[in-house]
Amino acid sequence: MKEIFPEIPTIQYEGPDTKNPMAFRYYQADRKVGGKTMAEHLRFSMVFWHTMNGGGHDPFGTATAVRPWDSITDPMELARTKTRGIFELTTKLTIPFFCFHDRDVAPDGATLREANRNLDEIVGFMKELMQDYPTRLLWGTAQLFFHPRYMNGAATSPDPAIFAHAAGQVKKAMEVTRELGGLNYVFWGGREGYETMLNTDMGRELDNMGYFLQMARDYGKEIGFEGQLLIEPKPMEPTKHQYDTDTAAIWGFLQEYGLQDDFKLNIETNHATLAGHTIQHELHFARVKGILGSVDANQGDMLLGWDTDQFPTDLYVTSSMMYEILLNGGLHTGGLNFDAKVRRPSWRVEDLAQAHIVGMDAFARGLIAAQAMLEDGELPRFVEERYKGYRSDMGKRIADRSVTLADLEAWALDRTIDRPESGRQEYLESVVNRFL
Ligand code: XLS
Ligand code: NI
Ligand code: NI
Repeated sequence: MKEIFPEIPTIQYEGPDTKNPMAFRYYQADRKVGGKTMAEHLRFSMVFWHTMNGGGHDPFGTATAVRPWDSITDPMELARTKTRGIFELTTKLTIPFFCFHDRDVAPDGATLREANRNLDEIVGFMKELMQDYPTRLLWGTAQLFFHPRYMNGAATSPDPAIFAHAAGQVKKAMEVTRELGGLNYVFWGGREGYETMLNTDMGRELDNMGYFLQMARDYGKEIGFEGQLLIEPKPMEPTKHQYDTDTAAIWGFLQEYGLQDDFKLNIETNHATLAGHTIQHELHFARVKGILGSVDANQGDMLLGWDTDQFPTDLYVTSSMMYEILLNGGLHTGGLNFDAKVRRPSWRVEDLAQAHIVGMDAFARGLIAAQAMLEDGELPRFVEERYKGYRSDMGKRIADRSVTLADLEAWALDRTIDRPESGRQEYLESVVNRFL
């Protein structure tokens, strides 16, 4: 088969001193870190939407990218070429997984039936490619935000015809994800939110969204889909407010609609930023609640305030992420999915490869640093120590939930209670910096 990206070689590890832009400096798939290989820890994934379909458009300008399929006009041939493209590029970068939305990979149709027919053809082609390439499906999803019908959301649309169309679309997307052996299925509520309260019945919209997800969960069980269901938080953009605001909002939502046993979260770095949280906050919250499922690995620009979906390069951030992921015992069926796009001026195909390389190296270094922090033990010990009061006397009774307000009052009445121990933030930051 003729290569789609002849300018991209198979990327190999050459070590920190190499000047070769087409080589890994830190990512060594089979290097063991704390008992598991880097490949087992990191589980990288490439996205179809940005990497194959992204052209560098922004609100002020058309595509800048030059891609090998630019002269193809037949939509199905274009879809097949890009599909081959993602299998080839993931393989050359030694990225084991990919992710897609139904409408990224195959053309839409005038009806759902027509769109399904196009999708089936490409899914059949993907299955053939899976025999020749090692690339596997991390997750599939339905694109419920591009078509004008979804301008007010899908499950939260005021129009039940749109709710129904979206339900049919999700049903099909779950079927093909299962058919392709997808390890997870993602719900990102593209426009599930509102633009103005003046025209919005929020109570109805939330109930509809809960019901939609219950139906999807039940259908997954019915067809024997064994993958993990994931919800991806995002507070805004494209809408003014999105209901899946952050990990904590989704945690509450899952409880209310009885979804807590079947759903985990797919947490994206740039979405955490938009929510006014660090990604470490989001991963930590999900970890302690047992709902850390997968990660959309990218980063935002702190000065722009948009979901710029840049490739992750910040070692301080990747270390904090890997610290939480190690404490979570890994990502299990999830992965580190590069939901990231090259910048508009990075128009060459080589930029696509180099963007993934720097992202993979950034997480390899983050992994090494986080493992070293945990092995050193000072940081976890500090936290343990800080709460030591809960292991003795009155603290233990609070921890055991065996006191009343009156008991605590009696204990406190005649004691002089002064400030607790120093939090020592600056010192702890110096400990982190030792490992970077
Ligand atoms: C958009 C989201 C989207 C999801 C998949 O901001 O990150 O790309 O990951 O629907
Ligand atoms: Ni995402
Ligand atoms: Ni995003």
